[in-house]
This record gives sequence, structure tokens and C-alpha cells, in this order.
Amino acid sequence: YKPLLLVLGDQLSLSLATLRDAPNNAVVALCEVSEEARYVPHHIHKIGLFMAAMRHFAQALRDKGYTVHYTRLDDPDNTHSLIEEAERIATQYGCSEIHVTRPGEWRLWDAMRQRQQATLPWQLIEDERFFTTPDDFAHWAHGRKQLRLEYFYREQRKRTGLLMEGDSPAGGQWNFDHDNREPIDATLRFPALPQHTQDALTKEALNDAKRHFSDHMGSLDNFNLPVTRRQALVDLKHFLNHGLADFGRYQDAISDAAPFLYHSRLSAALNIGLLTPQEVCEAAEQQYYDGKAPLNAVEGFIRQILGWREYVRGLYWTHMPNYKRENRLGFERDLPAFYWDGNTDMRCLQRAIQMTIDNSYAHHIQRLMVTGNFALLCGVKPEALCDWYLAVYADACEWVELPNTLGMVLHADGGLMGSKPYCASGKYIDKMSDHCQHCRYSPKQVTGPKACPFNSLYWHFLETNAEQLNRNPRMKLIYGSLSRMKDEKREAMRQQAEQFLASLPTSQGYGQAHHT
Ligand code: FAD
Ligand code: DLZ
Ligand code: SF4
Repeated sequence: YKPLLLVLGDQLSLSLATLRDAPNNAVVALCEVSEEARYVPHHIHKIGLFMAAMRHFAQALRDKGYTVHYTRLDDPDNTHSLIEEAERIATQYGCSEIHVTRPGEWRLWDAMRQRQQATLPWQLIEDERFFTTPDDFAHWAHGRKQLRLEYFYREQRKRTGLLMEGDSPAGGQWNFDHDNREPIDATLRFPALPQHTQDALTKEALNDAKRHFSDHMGSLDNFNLPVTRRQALVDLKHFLNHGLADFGRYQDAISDAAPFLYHSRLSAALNIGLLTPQEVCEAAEQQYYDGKAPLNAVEGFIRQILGWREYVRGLYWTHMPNYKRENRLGFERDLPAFYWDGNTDMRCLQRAIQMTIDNSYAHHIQRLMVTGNFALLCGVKPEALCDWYLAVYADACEWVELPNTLGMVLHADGGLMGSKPYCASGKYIDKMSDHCQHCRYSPKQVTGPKACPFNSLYWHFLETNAEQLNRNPRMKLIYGSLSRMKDEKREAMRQQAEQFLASLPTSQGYGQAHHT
């Protein structure tokens, strides 16, 4: 008995189940493979992050005494596929089986599961770095007519004791969302970010990423993601001291100039395993008990991690592979070409996309209400939009990206993620952001050459999807307004939207813009 312990690029935690009780003869394998960098054209920061963090983690494992085989991208015998690499290395070291913790994507999980009975058998281990397992979620969901985050979240609060006073929620309320909707304000000053130094190992990894993937989105010149646990802890501490107290109030605000506001920027470190969700939530909770951050901020933050992050993961694993094929609103449009280069005169979209190109990051409201909302209103097909979100964000792993994009943004899952689509007109963006004052369009106009395209698209979306949405009780009010509108106004809006959609340059992939 001699196992090969395969550690994937998003499993960089010393507490990983695969590594527990490893026998002395075990070989740990980490593999850089181009297949994982290219199956969607990942942002160069994301590739750099995985390569640098994997190399550092291999070093940390060696320091702890593990025998580590590390495949580099340039190794001549690299097969460039995770499965083939693991089997090649296992054979090379005379291993009798391969152990791996549940990967972050169904695609890999399925391929590995099919090898459980092979001559070189794969053994899949549950990922324990979350508050819940997919089985816990399935158990919670069983027999419920409707799944809703709020009830799942309350149960997790009770189960973990986070922000609980006995059996009651701290402050007497489960949810402080109402206090968390302030728009951008010109007087706000956002915390400056910690700048991580790049040691020789990081520099070499980033150079290798640059040599191989220079055609991908972004430039490594301003790379500043944490690639070690130590750097991730610096970011955590910085957020606790400088961001958390204002996180709640401005959670939904959008700034024309600032990409990060009071957001934590911890998603990438969490998703690749440099931080655990438990330690992040407990540290935030402590700030509340120490009187350093208000309850609305701490509750709002903990809900994102203990609630949403676990909930989307549960949905993913209980609904795949069918989830990925869902398209309940029947969308068919290709992705607008400017999602890849930001070349649009719509200011809000231009800024959200440019910030994405610059940082491989956009905060939640930019993803949901700017790039997401626009794609929803235009009817972009789920696979095209999902591939984009999976490619461009450093924190994107399919288990979290897919339910957010296909479910929350495109409402393609029939309402599992949200009871109604998050569709909004330019009025919403104008209220929450300071974009419109820099834009050539006016959020107050619905038709005419200066009209904000979101406005006519919004009504057009409601009209074209009425059959699916007008019976939704949460949409009743808005369909009421639509039905009271004069025919001429509706016709003018329809024409405005259709003209706009016909002129939209679409893309069938990175760098392949064409006009319809
Ligand atoms: P903060 O605002 O500081 O929030 C704290 C943490 O809460 C995040 O780090 C994250 O771990 C968690 N969180 C917040 N919102 C969500 C959510 N909706 N679902 C799951 N976890 C959440 N998040 C990813 O981690 N990976 C993705 O691939 C991803 N794709 C998304 C795609 C779309 C279309 C949308 C609308 C959202 C997506 N999100 C994704 C969720 C969210 O936008 C990011 O987690 C967040 O913007 C990361 O920035 P932050 O760390 O500063 O988050
Ligand atoms: C995203 C990514 C990239 C760019 N590169 C690698 C890699 O070289 N090796 C690896 O193990 N994982 C990589 N990943 C992450 C995978 O695509 C995939 O999401 C996870 O391995 C699933 O757990
Ligand atoms: Fe965006 Fe419309 Fe405002 Fe321009 S006017 S920034 S397109 S919401």
C-alpha cells in the first residue's frame, strides 16, 4: 500500500483531508497543467495566483517532511491533464492508489469517480474545509418545496453558534440587510491595500505564467494577490481592522473610481484554501464582541460566507450535472464582445469590465447588477456568460461561479437561487453609483439617442419574458406598471431596445469579436 496524494490547485490547506494520517511512503503530487489554464481563457492573474500559490504550498509541504512531486508547466514529460498527470506520477513512484479530496468542479469529480474501480484506483475523500458537506445540504433540502438561503443560513447560525446568544440571534434579528443599502458617497475614503512582496518563487511563477499565457486577459505588472497563507492572513487582518466596520453600510454601493470599497477581497484566498471560512467568520465575530465593528456589518459579512458560500456549493453539488444545462428563459445570445476589452460607451459597464481586466476582481454588486444585469436584460446564453465569469475572476471556481451566474444572474434555474430575477433599469445603477455623471447616456431617459440602454432593455426584458415571470408574486407590481403603459410608449421602448440589441457586437470567445 502506497498512496499518491493528489493536491489540486484550490486545495492548498495543510488541514486537507487527503494529507491527514498520510503513511510515510506517501507521495504528494501537485501538477501545473495547461489544460486547466486553457479550458476557459483564465485571466493572467488567476493563472499566476494558482502557479505561485501551488509552488509555495509544495515548499511548505516539503518543509513539513512530505515527499512531494511537483509537475511544472515546462517539464518535458508533462501530459498537461490533471488525471493523466496523477496516473503518470503514481506509476513512476510505484503507488498502488490515488487519493484526492473532492475537487471544486463536477467535470473533474466525475472523471475521478469513474476511475474508482480502475487497476490504479482513485479514492475520493470529502472536503472538510467548509461548514457543510453536500450531504448535509441534501439532507436540509430534502422534502422542502422551495429552497431559500434565509432558512438555510439560520440553521447554520444555530449549528455553528456564530453570532448567537443562546438560541437567539445576536441583536434579536437574523438579518440586518435593511441597514446595508447605502449608495456611494463622494466623501468616502477607502482603505489602501497591503502590497505583498514577491519573493523569488513568486517572481519565477509569474514569469512562467507570462511566458505561456501572454495572450490571456490582464497584465501581471500590478499582481497583488496573496499566494501564501502568511500573505492571506495579512489581508484578513487588514480587512478586519480597516474594512469590516463599514462593510455592511456600503455593501451594495458602486464607485466609478474605487474597485474594492470596503469589501474583503478574501474570496480567492478562501477558495484556494489559504484561509478557512471558519477562521474568517470567527475573526469577524470577534470584532463585534470586541466592539470594533457593528452588528449589521459583521452579520452581513458572515451571511456571505456561512450563508451564501455554503448555499451555492450545496446547490451545485446536489444539482449537477443538469444544473449547467439549465436555460429556463431560453436565452440564445452570444456574449457582447466588449466583455473582453471594455470597449463600450456605457460607463458603468466600461468601469466594471476595466476593473476586471486590471485586477481580476469586481465586487458582488458589479458582477450582479452591472455586467450580470446587462447580460440578463440582453438574454445572453448561460454557457457564454458562465465561461466569462469563470475565466476572468481570480476567485472563480465552478462550484461557486455557476450558481451565481446561471442561477442568481440569469434566473436560468427556475428560481432555485433567487425568488425573482435581479433585473434593474438605469435608475438603480444611478442610485447606487456615481457612474452616470460620467456617461454619455442619461439614466432618466428611456427612448431617444441619449437614453440609457438599461432602461429600454429592462422593459423589453419584462415583455419578452412575461410568460415565465408575470405570475411571480414578487414581479406583480412591475408587470402592473407595464400593463398600464400606453401602447405608443411601449412600442417606442421596444424599438429602442431592439435597435440596440441588433447593433450589439457579439463575441464567440476571447478576442473573436464580430458584428451581428
Ligand atoms: P466580500 O464582499 O468581502 O464578501 C465576503 C465573502 O463572502 C467573499 O470573499 C466570498 O467568499 C463570500 N461571498 C459573498 N457573496 C457570495 C456569493 N454570492 N456566493 C458565494 N460566496 C459569496 N464568488 C466567488 O468566490 N467565486 C466566483 O466565481 C464568483 N462568481 C460570481 C459570479 C457572479 C455572476 C456573481 C453575481 C457573484 C459571484 N461570486 C463569486 C460572489 C461574489 O461576487 C464574490 O464572492 C465577491 O465579490 C468576492 O469579493 P470579496 O472577497 O471582496 O467579497
Ligand atoms: C484554475 C486552475 C489553473 C489555472 N491551473 C491549475 C493547475 O495547473 N493545476 C491544478 O491542480 N489546478 C489548477 N486550476 C484549478 C482547477 O482548474 C480546478 O478548478 C481545481 O483543481 C478543482 O479542484
Ligand atoms: Fe450605466 Fe446608463 Fe448610468 Fe450610463 S447612464 S452609467 S449606461 S446606468
